[in-house]
Amino acid sequence: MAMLSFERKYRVRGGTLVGGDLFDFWVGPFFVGFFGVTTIFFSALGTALILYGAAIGPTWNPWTINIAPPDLSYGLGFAPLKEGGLWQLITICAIGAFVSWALRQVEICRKLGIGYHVPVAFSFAILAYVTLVVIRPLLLGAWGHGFPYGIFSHLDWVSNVGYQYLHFHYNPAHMIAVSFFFTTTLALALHGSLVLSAANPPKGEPVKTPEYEDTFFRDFIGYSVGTLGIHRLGLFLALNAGFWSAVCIVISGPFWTRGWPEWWNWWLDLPVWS
Ligand code: UQ2
Repeated sequence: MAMLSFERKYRVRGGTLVGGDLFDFWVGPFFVGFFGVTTIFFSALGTALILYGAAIGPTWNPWTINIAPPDLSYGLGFAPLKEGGLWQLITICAIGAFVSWALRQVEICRKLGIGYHVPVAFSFAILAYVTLVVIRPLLLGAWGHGFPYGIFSHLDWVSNVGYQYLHFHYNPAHMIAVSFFFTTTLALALHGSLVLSAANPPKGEPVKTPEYEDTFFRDFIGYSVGTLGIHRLGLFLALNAGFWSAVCIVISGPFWTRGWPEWWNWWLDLPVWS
C-alpha cells in the first residue's frame, strides 16, 4: 500500500514499551511492535481454537455455533478441552489479544507524543468484557458463569441471566448505562449533523467555520459546548456507557441475588411514608 506523503514524517523510532528496537518497524501501513506480534499470536490461536470448537460441535451454521464455558461443577478449576476448556483457552487468547491491541495503541501514542485517550477509551471496552468472563465468574466461584461464545447462545445467556433477576431494567446501574448509551447517540447525532451542516454548504459557497457551529447552538438553545467540549462530552458519555454496563452485571449475583424490582423496596421502606 502506498504511503501518504506526510506519513514518513511521523514514522519515528522509539516509544516502545517492550523489545526496544527489535520490533520497531512497519509492515506496509501497519506499525508492528512487540504487541503487534502478540496480537497476531493470540488472535490467530484464539481463532484456530474457535474453529476447532466449531469443528467438534454439531453445526457449521454461523448463527448456532456455540462454545460454552465449563459446567458450574468445575468451579474455578481447569476443565477438559471439550467440557469448557476450549472456552477457557479462547478467553485467555481474547484477553491477550485485546490487551496487546491496547498496548500497541500506547506504543503508537508514545511514538507520536500524543495523549493516551484512545487506549484509555479502549480499556473500558476491555473492562466490560473482562467483567463478564473473569471478574463476575471469580466473584461467583465458577467459570461457568461466563457467557458462551456464539451468536444465538450469547443472546440466550443475556436473556436467561436477565430473567434470573426478574426484570433487569429495574437494575439501577443498568438504567444509568442505558441512559449513557442513548445520550451518546444523541451527542454523536448532534455533532455529526452539525459538522456536516457546516462542511457541506450550497454549491459555490465556502465551507463554514466552527464559529457558525457555535452560533447555531447559541441561537438555538443559548449555549454551545464548543468544538473541543463536544469531544470531551462524547468521550465521557461513551466511557460511562461501558463502565456502568460493567457495574450493572458485576453487582448482579455477587452483590444482589434477588429480583431487581425488589431492590427498589428501599424507597417504599423510607420512614417518611409512615
Ligand atoms: C456544540 C459544538 C459542537 C458540536 C455540538 C454542540 C461548536 C462542533 C453538538 C452542541 C452540544 C451541546 C449543546 C451539548 C449537548 C449535551 C448533551 C448531553 C447531548 O456546541 O461546538 O462542535 O458538535
